[in-house]
Amino acid sequence: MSHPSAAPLKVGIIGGGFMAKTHTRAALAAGADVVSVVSSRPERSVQAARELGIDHAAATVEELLERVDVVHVCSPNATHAGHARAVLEAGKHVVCEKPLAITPEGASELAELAARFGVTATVPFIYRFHPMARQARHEAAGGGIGRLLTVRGNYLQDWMLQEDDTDWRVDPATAGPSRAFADIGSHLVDLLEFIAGERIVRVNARLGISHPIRGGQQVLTEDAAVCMVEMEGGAVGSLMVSQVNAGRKNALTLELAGAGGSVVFDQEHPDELWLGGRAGSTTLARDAPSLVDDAVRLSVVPAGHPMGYLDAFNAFVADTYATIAGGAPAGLPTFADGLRAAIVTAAVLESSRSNAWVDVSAASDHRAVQHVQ
Ligand code: SOE
Repeated sequence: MSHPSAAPLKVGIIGGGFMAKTHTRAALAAGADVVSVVSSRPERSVQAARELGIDHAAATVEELLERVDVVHVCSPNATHAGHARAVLEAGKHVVCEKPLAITPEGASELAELAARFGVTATVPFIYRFHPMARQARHEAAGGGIGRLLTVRGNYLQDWMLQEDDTDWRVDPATAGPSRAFADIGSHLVDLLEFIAGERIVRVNARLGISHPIRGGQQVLTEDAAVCMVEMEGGAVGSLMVSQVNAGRKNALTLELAGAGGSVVFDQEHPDELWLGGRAGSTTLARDAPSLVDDAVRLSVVPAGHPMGYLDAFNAFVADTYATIAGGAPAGLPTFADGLRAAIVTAAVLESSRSNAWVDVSAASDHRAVQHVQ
């Protein structure tokens, strides 16, 4: 809940790429002042400030920290943990892009630090903020579909399809040991557990590298991952993650099938839900009279006026700031959720290496990543 007379939050941005733009727009939409930006080098900071319309380019993270209340970390993956730690140690609130850290140990340390300092610390698992994802949660976790039997999730993109498609994410030194799974599989796992209201307890995964060389460099991280999963309540399922599926742009689809019906959320058609039934199926539109309160809260325009990715992102940032102001909006993804994603990502890599099921049943204990028979 923001107080009408409270001064606008002062926001700083670390990073100058695509995500920095999205975070800056969302911060402005939530009524904050974006007062400073810092990027990899002073001249890049000046360029980022110009591109993002921010008045001040900081020379260092320390300089940025002196001017702000909250920092959005949008730098390359391997630097997230160091930046987030610096923000927390300065006693400031933080929004950190995923992966929160490139190891579960790193993410665990940050989750503990955030709890110790008592600040708001969030990770943009923004697909939770589609109104119809909240409605899906009501249908699934709320018991509407009955006992969960199977789950099926896909997150497919094609921007790494060609051999010469490459960027900083291909280099494990900058991006970490997982590429496709850490980047988009993490969203799929977060959304599955959020909608289902229960955790994955074990995974068995295979990774695929489509091109051994990209941009003249050996490729060490996965273009695709396929995982079998078992859920806490006994449901079984599969998750398919790929950055090389021609024609698929941001195809995140989740199907949860229960004893009494199914629910399907498709993020490229986020204003509707498919409700499957043996005697007949329906498509539920984002239309206030039929929606649960949490979905109504996030519906910022009336039915028939399409909502999408940027609305979900804006809602995530607005809820982060509402939490800083003392509110408690439902479903905010915190550093504990960032740690959870790091645990499942590490388990996927471990399973593929060891050819075995890996246990991920403990919510936030990175030591839980271990083999099971
Ligand atoms: C690139 O794969 C990317 O921008 C991801 O990093 C985001 O998390 C996802 O929402 C869209 O695709």
